[in-house]
Amino acid sequence: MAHELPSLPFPSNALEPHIDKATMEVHHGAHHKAYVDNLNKAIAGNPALESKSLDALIGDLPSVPENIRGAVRNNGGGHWNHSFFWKSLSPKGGGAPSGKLADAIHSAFGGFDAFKEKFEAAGLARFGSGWAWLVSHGGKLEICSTANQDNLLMGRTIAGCEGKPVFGVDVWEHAYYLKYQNKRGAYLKAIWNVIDWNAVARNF
Ligand code: MN3
Repeated sequence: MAHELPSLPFPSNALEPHIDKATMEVHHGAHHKAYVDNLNKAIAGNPALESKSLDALIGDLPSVPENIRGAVRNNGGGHWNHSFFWKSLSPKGGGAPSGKLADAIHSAFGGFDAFKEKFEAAGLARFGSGWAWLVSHGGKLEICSTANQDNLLMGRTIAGCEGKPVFGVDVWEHAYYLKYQNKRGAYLKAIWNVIDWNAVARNF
């Protein structure tokens, strides 16, 4: 079955003023859609790959034929990363995590503010395009980042970082350029207002 573009879980203007409607429309309707379309194109005519779930597909890149491996890595990763990203954002987001997630953040980073600072630094330090991630290793939290559309399911050898994704933030220019231009740091600060900590806690 072909991979499909999931609907946004909120209207495209719902995250304003932090993420503007025009950015959401082009990000979801053009960029994410292109990853889905190009993934389907790459695996078309290969029933073994077409029958795999997205997780199974990008979690076993070495088994993908070499001539389409790059396309599956970029577009499969892009589809996974964006699908995950939308679900962790909400117009009712913001504030601070609670419960076990808050405890884990305190124990790993010394506090919520220290965590936010370290996460923003990871997003800023990613040269070019990629993602900043909060990952869990059996409940122990870590921050890391991946290049381009690399995904944690690809493993450390390929993605440079591994663990269970708790949440990720897209730091490609297409995620913020219309509103924030070159100010990636301002976008990363604004994102905290729309992070859905209940969704993030469920991932954790
Ligand atoms: Mn993106």
